Amino acid sequence: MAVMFERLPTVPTSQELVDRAFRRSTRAASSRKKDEAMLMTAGNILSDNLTNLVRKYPSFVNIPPFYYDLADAVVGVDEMRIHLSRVSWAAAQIRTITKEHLAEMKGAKDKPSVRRASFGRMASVMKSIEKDLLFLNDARQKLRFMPTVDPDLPTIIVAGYPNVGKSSFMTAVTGARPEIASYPFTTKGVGVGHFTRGHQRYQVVDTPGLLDRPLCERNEIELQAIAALRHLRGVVLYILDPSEHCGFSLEEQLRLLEDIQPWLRLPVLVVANKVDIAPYDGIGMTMSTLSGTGVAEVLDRMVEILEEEEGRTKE
Ligand SMILES: Nc1nc2c(ncn2[C@@H]2O[C@H](COP(=O)(O)OP(=O)(O)O)[C@@H](O)[C@H]2O)c(=O)[nH]1
Ligand SMILES: [Mg+2]
Repeated sequence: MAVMFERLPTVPTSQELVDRAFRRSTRAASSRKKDEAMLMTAGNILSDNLTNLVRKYPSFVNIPPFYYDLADAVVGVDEMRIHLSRVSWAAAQIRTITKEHLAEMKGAKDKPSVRRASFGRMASVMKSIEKDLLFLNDARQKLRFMPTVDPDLPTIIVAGYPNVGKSSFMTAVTGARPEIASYPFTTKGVGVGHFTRGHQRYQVVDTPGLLDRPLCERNEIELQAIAALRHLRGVVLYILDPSEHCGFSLEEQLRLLEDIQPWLRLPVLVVANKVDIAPYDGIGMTMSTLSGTGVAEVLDRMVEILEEEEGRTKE
């Protein structure tokens, strides 16, 4: 997975393309119909390059909604479509210019000057899509860092304030150290781990930087990137630290829960951690990732909820 946008083509600048096309055209210069050959070579190189670029870009039609929403948050899918259509337009323009000037060359006495005129027009078309190519190149850079989260796997999304025990839970149930995947608008990256029950593989996603502070502190685009999580086949495990050693009061922690729940629209299981050092008799289950108490029960319950959800989506 995560290969969603990996094969995006590199996007050259207008100048690079023009240089490439005109340089290659001089190699065609030995033939008898020198100017015709140069014109065709340059025109073909430019229009083919632009057409291929558009073709290799993802259409965003058949991609999982999780990735669509992330991509939209990161680069803006509609905006990207506009830039792509301008590149298509330029490819068509270049083809027209090539055809027209080839026709003009037929009866011309001064073929080199017709050829120079055609190159001038091609260069100005290329100049007019300079910003579009730069945008697409920038989009490519950003899209390459999409997370390695598999939207097809049943997923436990671990949430809660920093230091409540999210990573400890993750390590307890997935064993190995999690793979760290980049996620838009987070500096820490999300942790991705797996475990298997019977034949079913499950994914656990630790979300530092995403679901660990109130949503009112986020801008629109960050909210969109967080909301993309709702497309996962997921259940949220919201971890509380009733010992308050994490530095946040229980009240604050419960408030964050209320904040996140409606935004993600996924089932939530609340679990109080660190019960080895703090008694707790509020909502949800209890565990200690340190002593191991309750962890297996929490995991069983998560799997149960995920199975119920699967049953519901299959109906
Ligand atoms: N006493 C106790 N400490 C814990 C427990 N779980 C985690 N911790 C400690 O709490 C701190 C934060 O844990 P961590 O898993 O990194 O929290 P995260 O920031 O939510 O990922 C670490 O020092 C852990 O050792 C627990 O069940 N009991
Ligand atoms: Mg952590």
